[in-house]
Amino acid sequence: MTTFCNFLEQKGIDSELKSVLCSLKDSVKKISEAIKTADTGRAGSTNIYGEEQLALDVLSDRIIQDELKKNEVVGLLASEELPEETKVGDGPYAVCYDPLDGSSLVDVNLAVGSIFGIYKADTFIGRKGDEMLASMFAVYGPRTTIVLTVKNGVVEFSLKDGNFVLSNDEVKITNDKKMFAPGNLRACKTEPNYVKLMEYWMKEQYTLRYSGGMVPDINQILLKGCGIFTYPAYPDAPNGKLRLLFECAPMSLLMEQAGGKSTDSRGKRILEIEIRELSQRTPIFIGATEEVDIAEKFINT
Ligand code: AHM
Ligand code: MG
Repeated sequence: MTTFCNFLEQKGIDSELKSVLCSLKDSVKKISEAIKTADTGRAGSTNIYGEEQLALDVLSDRIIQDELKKNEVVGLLASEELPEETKVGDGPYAVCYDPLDGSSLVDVNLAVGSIFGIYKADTFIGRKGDEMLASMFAVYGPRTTIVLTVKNGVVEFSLKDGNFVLSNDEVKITNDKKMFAPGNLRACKTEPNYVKLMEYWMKEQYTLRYSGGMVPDINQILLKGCGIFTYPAYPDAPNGKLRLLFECAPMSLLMEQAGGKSTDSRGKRILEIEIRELSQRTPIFIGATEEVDIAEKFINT
């Protein structure tokens, strides 16, 4: 049995980076408990995107902040639920996170997740996803899992009897089974090319697997080793919905490390996009390389 922290030790990960990742792992365990028992109602506040916050959004953010503030190697954090990046100490590590992605699915008991990106930086502005040292997400579903990359492949851990233990030592895009997770079908109203892509997927008998949560949807692609998730732009949302720093970049690092691909649907690697503001959005096509290439061809003709 290999635990999360033992795994990092075995891989020879720098002790400071290891301590950041272990703090995040501890926060995931606490959020997992909170989801089971806490109120699923509204917090009575909105975030900077004007989205209503749930009590659980606020609580998850607080749990992560508290863990990171205890860790002296962490100097900076940025959360999808906070308006600005926050200096929390003098340490060199900077952590950005979406504390509870897909939280509107909590009340109907569907899977949700947390997403984390780890940099060495004193501001996130001007960084690119390529500069990340590690990224991970947690899935709170029937099981609680963590999918992690320290830029040396992708692995999965499962929470068992209070410990995260290695449950998959090689998460990889391995096959060409046809599976699609098409986000933002509203774009079909104005984007005939997205309709054509949809028709292609249906005629080619792709399997539809879409939960409404980016974390479980991409987790499925990684663990099944095939498929694609799309969230395109359209005139009402010229850069789509999903946030570059908090959602798209960390997920893209994991997908590339698993042998897949992630672009802004217009041919640019997500990890090469410069972060100019914390709330920056980007369209995203992410999954098996061949699937992303096919989708881009449809969208850009
Ligand atoms: P959130 O960060 O407010 O939870 O929004 C992100 C979620 C993603 O998990 C999901 O892919 C997307 O929103 C779905 O959005 P929509 O149903 O509005 O198209
Ligand atoms: Mg989110």
